[in-house]
Amino acid sequence: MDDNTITRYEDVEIDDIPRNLRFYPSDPSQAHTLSSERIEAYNRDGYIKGMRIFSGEEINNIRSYFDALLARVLESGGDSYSISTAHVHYGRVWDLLNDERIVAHVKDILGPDVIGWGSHFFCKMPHDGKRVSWHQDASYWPMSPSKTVTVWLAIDDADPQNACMRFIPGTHQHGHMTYHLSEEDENNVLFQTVPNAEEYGDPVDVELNAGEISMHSDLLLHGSEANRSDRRRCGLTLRYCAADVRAMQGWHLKGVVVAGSDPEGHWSNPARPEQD
Ligand SMILES: O=C(O)CCC(=O)C(=O)O
Repeated sequence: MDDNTITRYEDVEIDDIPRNLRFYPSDPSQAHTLSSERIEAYNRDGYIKGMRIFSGEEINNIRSYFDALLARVLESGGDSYSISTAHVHYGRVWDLLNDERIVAHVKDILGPDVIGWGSHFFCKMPHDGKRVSWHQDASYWPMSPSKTVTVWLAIDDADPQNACMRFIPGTHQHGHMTYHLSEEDENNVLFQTVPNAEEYGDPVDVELNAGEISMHSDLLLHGSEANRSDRRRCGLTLRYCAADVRAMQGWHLKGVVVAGSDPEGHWSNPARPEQD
């Protein structure tokens, strides 16, 4: 049920699954929450950033919740990257996946029928040495067509010092790129690496204040360096797709209808978990 922590064995199989991996532009005339200029920027660059969702007080509460959750997970043998598909385990994360303000942004990108199917904390502890190598999200996922957008919610302030994400604008237009399995010494949190990524353009830093979001296409080349600072850098990725996307390998089980409907009933639509 994990979204990014699928095994290498499955990864070999995933490239055998026929998938339609091309970018589907959003319609700027359908914008309600985002401006049409923002949608145009998303279509052009493959991302937008800096949208405030939560007030300082709200994000402080969310951070306190996450601190306690992380302590529980560390105590039971997990690590700061292992809280994945969290919305099917923890009610508070289900609430974030369903948050009306976040979902309103997502509807402007994906249309009225939206499935929330992924939630994974990428929590870089100070000096933990882990990077996220250049990759395309869609490459990991048994889903087609590639109509998924990731909302990255800053739980902590994120900047180049504590290894914020980096995007290479426009790379969502290249379809599925060639990758290799990551080398051990890369210390990659995930396991795919697109080689020579910077030949595709200059990376931009995705600086965010806590409580703000960025949104990126599942085909955009992105990653992040190791956190060499004394400050933690935690972000919650919330993954959404259009309801007409089909999931394989049982991934339909984690999809929640967060807006509109799922006309063909493909997604399991699990209820809010009782435990927070
Ligand atoms: O948080 C990070 O540094 C990487 C996150 C990521 O790769 C993703 O959102 O797909």
